[in-house]
Amino acid sequence: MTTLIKGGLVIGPTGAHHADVLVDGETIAALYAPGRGPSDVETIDATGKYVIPGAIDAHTHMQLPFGGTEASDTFDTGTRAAAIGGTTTIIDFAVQRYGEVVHDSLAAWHAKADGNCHIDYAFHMILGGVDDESLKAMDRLVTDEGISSFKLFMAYPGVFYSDDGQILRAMQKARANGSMIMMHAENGPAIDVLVQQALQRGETDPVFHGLTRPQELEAEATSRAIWLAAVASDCPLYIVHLSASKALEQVKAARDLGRNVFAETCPQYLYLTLEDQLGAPGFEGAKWVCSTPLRSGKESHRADLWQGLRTNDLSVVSTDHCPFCMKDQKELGLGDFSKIPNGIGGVEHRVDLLYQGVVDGKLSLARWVETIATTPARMFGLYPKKGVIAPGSDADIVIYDPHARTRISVETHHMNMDHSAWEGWEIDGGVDTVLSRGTVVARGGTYTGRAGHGRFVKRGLSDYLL
Ligand code: DUC
Ligand code: ZN
Ligand code: ZN
Repeated sequence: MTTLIKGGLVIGPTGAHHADVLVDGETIAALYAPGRGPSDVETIDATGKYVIPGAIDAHTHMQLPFGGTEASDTFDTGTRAAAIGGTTTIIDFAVQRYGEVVHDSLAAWHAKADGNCHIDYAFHMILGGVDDESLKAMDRLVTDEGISSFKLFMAYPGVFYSDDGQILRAMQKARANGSMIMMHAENGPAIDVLVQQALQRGETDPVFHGLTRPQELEAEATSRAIWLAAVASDCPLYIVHLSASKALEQVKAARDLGRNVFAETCPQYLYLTLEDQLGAPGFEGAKWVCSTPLRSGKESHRADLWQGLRTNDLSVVSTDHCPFCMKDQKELGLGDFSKIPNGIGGVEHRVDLLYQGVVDGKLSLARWVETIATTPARMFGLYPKKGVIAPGSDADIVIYDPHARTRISVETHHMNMDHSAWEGWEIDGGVDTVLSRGTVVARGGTYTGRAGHGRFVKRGLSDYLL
């Protein structure tokens, strides 16, 4: 089928221009000066609206077994919600736990996703056990499986944690095979000491989750990861879910030295705070228990992160979508914050929440598109198939209405969660129409796609490395 998206303002990382976009089958066939495209095809009227590449969420955890339970969105429910919110590709984290064979873990993740996704998807690999076997497996994942990035944890001793020697070995391997190391940068052993001390003092409420993970322990781990990567001949390093000013300083300093160091942040760190959300009365704050934690609104974290996005010290905004319901899941931590499953769900709202940053004057339109679509595609080897409106690229397209208004609520969201981390938030804009590989999957808030439409995408190496 051939469709012309007419009258819209096409936005990319280098700016905006009026053009009509011709979609032929699954790909973009051509861009025309307004009114110059074919007249004998179906049209979608985008007059007064933005036409942007489908957004890419480079950090999701569908069905992640974690914290004694499992993330509540399946690949079915999570990718459907993503699509409705304008995200047309996710990169989820397949998980190798200590003692597991990497390829078995990968097969298990494929089995969860296969046939269930509404949009295209790719995988990073979490290495929970760095040893001779898993290091060898990294090469094959890059060359054969389309997995070119590996997440390691400096946090969660006894779960996903890698020590510095393991980290260095994985970084050396990544440097050799061209892949990227993604780092959860928090000093886990030190955090565990603070957690035990807090619990001994009877400090059990959700807010102590944040207070026992001070920004210094994020900054220290970020710095250590950066220097370990330097020792590994400047292995490409991507810091995930960066939340704190002092951690950002470390990334900035490395980037100023020209290092292969990148970082993402997430909407929760741009907008929410330790006091207002995590510190909500009673057990309510459990909704916002995630790691890295929300930071104090009395400090400059949020302003610094917005600035980091403008200056490209932060390259990407992902969600770290890791939803848990309050009932039976977050409630596991009633009376002991350390047992609250860590995670916030938000895969449906990232496009809108970042657009609000444009409305508020914190981000340009071009930078909005760059941080949610183009850079994730380039960072993780999906470009130019994804992340750009150009002939030959997949027709993953979002028509965004700057005159709409979006209200976020558990009553209307599509994620499998019994609450919203963004309850009552209003956005000055809204997703109008979403195309995934040429198929309209959402229009005017109505979902029109299907499970099984989404395909696994093998990724190449990052575009950002010479
Ligand atoms: N942080 C979270 O909040 N959830 C999942 C894993 C992680 O690192
Ligand atoms: Zn993490
Ligand atoms: Zn994560």
